[in-house]
Amino acid sequence: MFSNLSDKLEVVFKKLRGAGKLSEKNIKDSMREVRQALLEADVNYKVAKRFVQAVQEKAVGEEVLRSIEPGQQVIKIVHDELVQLLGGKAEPLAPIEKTPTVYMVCGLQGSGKTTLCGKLALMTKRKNKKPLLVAADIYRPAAVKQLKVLADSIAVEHFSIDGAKPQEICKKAVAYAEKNFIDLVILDTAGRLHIDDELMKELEEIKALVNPDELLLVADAMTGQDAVKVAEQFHQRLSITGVVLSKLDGDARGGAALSIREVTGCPIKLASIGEKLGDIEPFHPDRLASRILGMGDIVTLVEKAQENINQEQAMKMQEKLLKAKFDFEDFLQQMDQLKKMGPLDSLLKMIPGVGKALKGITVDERDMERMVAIIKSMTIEERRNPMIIDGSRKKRIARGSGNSVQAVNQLLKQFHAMQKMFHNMNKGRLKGLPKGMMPF
Ligand SMILES: Nc1nc2c(ncn2[C@@H]2O[C@H](COP(=O)(O)OP(=O)(O)O)[C@@H](O)[C@H]2O)c(=O)[nH]1
Ligand SMILES: [Mg+2]
Repeated sequence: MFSNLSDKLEVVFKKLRGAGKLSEKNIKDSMREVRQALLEADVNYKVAKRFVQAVQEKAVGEEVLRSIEPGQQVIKIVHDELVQLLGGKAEPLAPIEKTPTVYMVCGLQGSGKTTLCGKLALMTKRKNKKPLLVAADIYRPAAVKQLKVLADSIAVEHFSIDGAKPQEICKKAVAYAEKNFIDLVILDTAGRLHIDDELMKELEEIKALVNPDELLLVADAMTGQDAVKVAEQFHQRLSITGVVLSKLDGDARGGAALSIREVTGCPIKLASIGEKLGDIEPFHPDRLASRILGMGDIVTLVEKAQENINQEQAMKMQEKLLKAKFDFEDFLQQMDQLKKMGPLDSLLKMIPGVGKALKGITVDERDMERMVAIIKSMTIEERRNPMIIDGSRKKRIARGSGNSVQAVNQLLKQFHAMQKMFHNMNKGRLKGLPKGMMPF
């Protein structure tokens, strides 16, 4: 979503670095370009103006440290300001402590409320707590059904009452939860295409009746500045406790994400990044800022890996990689782990430098499957010691996996190249990281 902005900022910083010395003039010039880049990314113009002013004041006032390049110092200031703009630190959801805790989800139609409710239910279930999905959007018959299907798909309880008003449904759902040891009640309220008074009244009444621990507004990041306006209006009427940015996986320019916190003063708590129920992350201002500045999101990557990869295996693998001693057996294992982590290209893009190199290239999962098929046709001995794979072995492997000998050759070549790469990386590590890898 932020690739355009990232590219533009990179150009600005490159110029600054090239300039060698910082002067009030070149800082001013760069800040004009930063402001332009922000506006083009659909950031609210007042927000962009304030942002640039703050960076400029700090950059001009700051004594240039001798140890780092002045350009890098400006990047650091921009980074820190971006983090502030996005809210400073991550703001967690209200803890699920009292039984039941109540989360009320609101937003316009199509913003992703029902999907978010399903995601929250799944998150709760994964913490071994019991959620209840409540269908309070009664105006579209399909909406009640949609929530029920979601609930069934993850085997959580669903609550609805035919013919009742949303206020009554929500109240009764909480009463039901109290009697049935539900930990978290999730209210999927109705939306409209536009904000209207009737909708707001209904939501105000529900809020007064159930006194939610968390009143979340789902804001569709794809709708740009409209999302910011919507959030402002919801906040005025309902005093929301948190914003969930949805559809951050889309290709919109991202300005909404960058403006919403500053304009509403309300924390962004979650980022919804896809249609599947697992596609939800806590919102981390520092990580998003790093991602926007093209530093990659190593922290997220590491966490994702930690969630999915068996720690011990990962340690062993790291050792082998560093010694450039891994074989096809390890490779197979690694493929399995990778598959658990999600689409390969989205993972690779989080690594600094790789995102750019991969632009326009998608990693073909079918290629991966073909590689796995070829490796599986090897004997254990061949997997452990690929050097012994001669012509006749290649033919056998090709036949066994339904591939051509060329395909087998290609895999062997790639494998050797990879070993070499890790070998070189290892040497690089010993000498310290290459210049430019750690901007700060
Ligand atoms: N790509 C993407 N699609 C989403 C996301 N959240 C919701 N959607 C899709 O947006 C559409 C509307 O979502 P829904 O939850 O029904 O919205 P509601 O009307 O607010 O309840 C559906 O097609 C969802 O699959 C997201 O984070 N990313
Ligand atoms: Mg819905």
